[in-house]
Amino acid sequence: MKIELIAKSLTMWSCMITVALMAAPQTAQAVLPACVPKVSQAVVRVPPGKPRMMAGYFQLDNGCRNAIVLNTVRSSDFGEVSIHETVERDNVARMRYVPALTVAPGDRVVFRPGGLHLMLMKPKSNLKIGSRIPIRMSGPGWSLQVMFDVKGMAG
Ligand SMILES: [Cu+2]
Repeated sequence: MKIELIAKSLTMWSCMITVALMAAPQTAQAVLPACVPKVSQAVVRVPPGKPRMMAGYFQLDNGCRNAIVLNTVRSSDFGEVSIHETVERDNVARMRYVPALTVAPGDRVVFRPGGLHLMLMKPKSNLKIGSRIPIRMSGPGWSLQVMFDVKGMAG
């Protein structure tokens, strides 16, 4: 009797394990987040004084299988954040608003002085040099919070 019970419970357990094993991959797939790009070298450059506007730079690598679109950037430290690109025309540097940026799979986009940058406007407080602030980037199907190093204009 005892042996039979143990055998029965063993069968039940192995049955449950089998079910669990069969269910696991599906469950894991269901909770897997959508592919997000990798962001590195994220820096906010703060001019001296009490600036009303500053720029953010970073590098974005799309390691996903599909193209990704970056069209939303938000930060609780700023009233307004947008993507800008500095373009030179007739020897005059102008900034233009970039509503959305598409990055092909395997491609890297570099935000840097004189080119693409995050335009960070209406700072809600004085940012401390040496601190870090979160900025959230997103687009259709993905969202990523990135910690930016707050630095002065040099270094
Ligand atoms: Cu700008």
